[in-house]
Amino acid sequence: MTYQFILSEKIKRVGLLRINRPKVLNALNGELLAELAQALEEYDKAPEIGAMVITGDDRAFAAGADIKEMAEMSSVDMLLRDRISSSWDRLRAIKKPLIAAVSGWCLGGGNELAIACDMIVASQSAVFGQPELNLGIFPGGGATQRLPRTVGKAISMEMVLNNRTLDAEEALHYGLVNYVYPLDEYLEKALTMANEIAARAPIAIQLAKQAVNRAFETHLAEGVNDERQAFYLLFSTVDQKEGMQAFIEKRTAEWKGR
Ligand code: DAK
Repeated sequence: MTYQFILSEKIKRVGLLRINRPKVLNALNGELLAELAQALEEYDKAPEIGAMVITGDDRAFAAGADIKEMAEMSSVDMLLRDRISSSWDRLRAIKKPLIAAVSGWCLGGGNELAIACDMIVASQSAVFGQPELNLGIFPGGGATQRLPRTVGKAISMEMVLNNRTLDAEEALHYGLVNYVYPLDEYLEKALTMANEIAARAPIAIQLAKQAVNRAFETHLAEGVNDERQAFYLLFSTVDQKEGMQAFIEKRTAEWKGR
């Protein structure tokens, strides 16, 4: 499938999606978000793919939602522009691991997209921020909820209220990103990490992602209970039998995704 605003390619067992509006620093318009959601859903269904990487280019992961597209909208327009909100919901429903490979500007909705992914690999030039207050709005794509759960309240408040940006090393320090690499390495490193994850037992990976995400969505007793149920479920998979047998026989497991 070809898209207008993203580039999609398979690299071994990883689906790589590049946001491709370089002239506007990869600003996220409704069409782009819908394309991204669709491409992710297709990779989510593809048995040969085990993880996805979302990236932009060296100058910008994404400088936010497209301000020119939103400027004249009313509340009702925003509410009815289902493409924007439903695309965010569709991204959240992706079951396979998502890694954001971030370089340059990662602002507003761009940062919200990155932190909605499961892990972030950054280049040394990455800059993370939520500048929406400059526009007379505030973050609407999850940052007020996800940022405090990631970097804590103090830094979140500064980012949301006072346009504090984090450079790559600060983002690493505060736990927003997993790794920082030089510009010519970050994408390769993200793809390597994604391929490592993609080589693991597919059902266990999906349930593990779901279980970790529950930690941010529910209280402890319920989260631990959900973890236990998913754990029991794994004992009815072919891969659990194969994984344990392979350990006992001192060989590499061959995952079936069943
Ligand atoms: N939208 C549209 N165009 C953008 C853009 C954006 N967010 N960011 C940059 N551009 C365009 C610029 O207009 C410029 O276009 P031309 O003038 O050349 O036509 C081109 O990209 C290059 O930008 P600059 O000339 O400004 O480049 P600089 O290096 O001087 O500055 C910058 C880089 C990143 C500091 C600056 O471009 C900037 O401040 N950009 C805006 C950042 C921002 O405010 N982002 C937050 C946007 S609001 C929702 C979910 C999420 C959201 C909304 C709804 N729902 C679920 C309902 C999210 C909202 C946002 O993200």
